[in-house]
Amino acid sequence: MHTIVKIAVVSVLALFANSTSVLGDIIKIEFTKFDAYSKEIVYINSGDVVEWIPTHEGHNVEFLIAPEIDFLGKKSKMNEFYTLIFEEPGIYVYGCTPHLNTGMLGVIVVNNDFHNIEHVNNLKLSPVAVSVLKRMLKKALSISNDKNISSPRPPTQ
Ligand SMILES: [Cu+2]
Repeated sequence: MHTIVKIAVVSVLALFANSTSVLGDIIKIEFTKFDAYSKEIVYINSGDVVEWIPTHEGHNVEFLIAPEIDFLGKKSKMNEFYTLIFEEPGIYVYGCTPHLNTGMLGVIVVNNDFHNIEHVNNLKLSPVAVSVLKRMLKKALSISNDKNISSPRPPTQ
């Protein structure tokens, strides 16, 4: 029974791979026992999917910064699986509602695009969260620069 299901899934994926539509990657982020996300910075391409797995209790996902304002309305329920597809290039910052002040934050960079970094720098957070976010952004930018050496990308408008 299990094998049949697996074969069916593989066939569907093969179908998509052959068609003109592009299947995005799926990136999994877990809630850890250290009141943190398992991946603090994630680089993805437009169309990729991020999944948050409630591996420890007491956490959720609340978006603080996104390239498009509409995205900010989405806030996940505590201890629940959450998934989003990212289309708009730019920086996304999210946090865990009860642990924002202690710096339980995550950054997602779509298409290596940092055009909205000013919004991130102006975010009002606790001193601890601000220092965590600054460290993460510094790291994100340095990784981004490394990436640019091999594949320079045109500036976004
Ligand atoms: Cu939390």
